[in-house]
Amino acid sequence: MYIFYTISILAILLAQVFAAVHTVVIKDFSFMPQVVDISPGDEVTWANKDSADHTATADAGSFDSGLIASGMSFSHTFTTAATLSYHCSIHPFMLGTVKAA
Ligand SMILES: [Cu+2]
Repeated sequence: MYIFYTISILAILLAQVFAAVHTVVIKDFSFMPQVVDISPGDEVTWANKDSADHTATADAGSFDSGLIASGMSFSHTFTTAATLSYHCSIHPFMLGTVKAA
């Protein structure tokens, strides 16, 4: 039993070590990169380097940053494999995709 717990804890620690953080920069009314390829468990940070406020809002509603003010950022961890389209709710022409695979 003890070895089971030890292996479980090691697996959790290793998953955290290998979980990556990806940055999407918001600038000039666009998400860069527009498509971000990640692995399940990874975190995506949207950094708003624009002069305007923006959001990162999943089309299907699975995540929503709320307002990201100029100079601020928002992070979300994607736990499952999925391709998620998102947009800025203030500027609907701003589109992006998170591909977790
Ligand atoms: Cu916007």
